[in-house]
Amino acid sequence: MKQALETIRRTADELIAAAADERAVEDLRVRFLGKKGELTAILKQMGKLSAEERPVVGALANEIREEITEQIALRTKALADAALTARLASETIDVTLPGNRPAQGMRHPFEQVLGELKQIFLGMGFDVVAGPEIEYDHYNFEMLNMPKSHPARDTQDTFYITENMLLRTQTSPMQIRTMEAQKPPIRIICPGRVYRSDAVDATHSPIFHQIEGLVVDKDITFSDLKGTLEVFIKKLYGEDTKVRFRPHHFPYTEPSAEMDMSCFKCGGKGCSMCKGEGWIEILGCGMVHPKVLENCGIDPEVYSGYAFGIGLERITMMRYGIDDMRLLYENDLRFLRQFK
Ligand code: 2NM
Repeated sequence: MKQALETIRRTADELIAAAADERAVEDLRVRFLGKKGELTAILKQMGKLSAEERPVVGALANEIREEITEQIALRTKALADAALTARLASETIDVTLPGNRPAQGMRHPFEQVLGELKQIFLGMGFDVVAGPEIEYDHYNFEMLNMPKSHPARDTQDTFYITENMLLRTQTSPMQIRTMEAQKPPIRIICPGRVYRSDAVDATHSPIFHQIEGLVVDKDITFSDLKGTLEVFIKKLYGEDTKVRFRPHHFPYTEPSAEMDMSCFKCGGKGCSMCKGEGWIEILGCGMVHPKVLENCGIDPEVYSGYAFGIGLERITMMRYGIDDMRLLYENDLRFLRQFK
């Protein structure tokens, strides 16, 4: 029986040392130590032994069981360590390899042109103010000298929310709010989204962007308006750009004018861009109507001011030679990537 035990010890030793994985080790544990295992089988036969032999064989059997148990534990740990080492080696990353560069976006052409425009006006002492896109009829029309009967208020052209609230059709309501809240001198531009009930085509959209400007102080004249807007256009389109003013009409300015600039494409000779005119209409402007100043609590006998409105779509399209406004709203990256 001792012989049999020694054979088990040797066989177990060899097999455990050679076991290739944890599964094989477990099979060996069952084979030697399990309920139907080889060592258990021997112990079951202990009854046949004499009283002298029994404790000796029992002690040997126990010793071998402990030895096999320990071998199994060691082998299991060795296999786990080896597996971990192998996994770490296979998962090693070279941190010095160049990474995948994240896609670099850019600002929308609107934002690029607006950014330049803001810089120009900030440089001339203007502040930038923003206001609500949902406005009261009062600020969008009434205060701007457009009473209920005025043709410019045609409900066809405006998105009303309630009888008194609407989506602003221009950013001038913010200028009214500023004149109410702050006494002259005032020098502001109001960029923002505005809404009109227009069908979409190459030059129209029901949602578009305006930058309106306002200057109110003592002794502000039409010359200030002309000088400031000329400097602005030259900074945006180049020093060679010429401007001209044509009489126009707006309910909130008097006198009113439209400003043209010499065609950025042909320089004034006449081409397809300016339809042979040599000039391109660029903005509306005028001296703030005395009634508008009065509405805001500013005495038109003491103060005067000028205002202007520029379409961001228009100046962006001209700046980059874009001939269809819809391209600016579709967010097709193939188009937008050209403006990096
Ligand atoms: C334009 C053209 C002319 C304008 C007037 C005012 C205000 F609030 F002072 F009365 N803000 N903006 C104005 C004047 C806007 O847009 C084509």
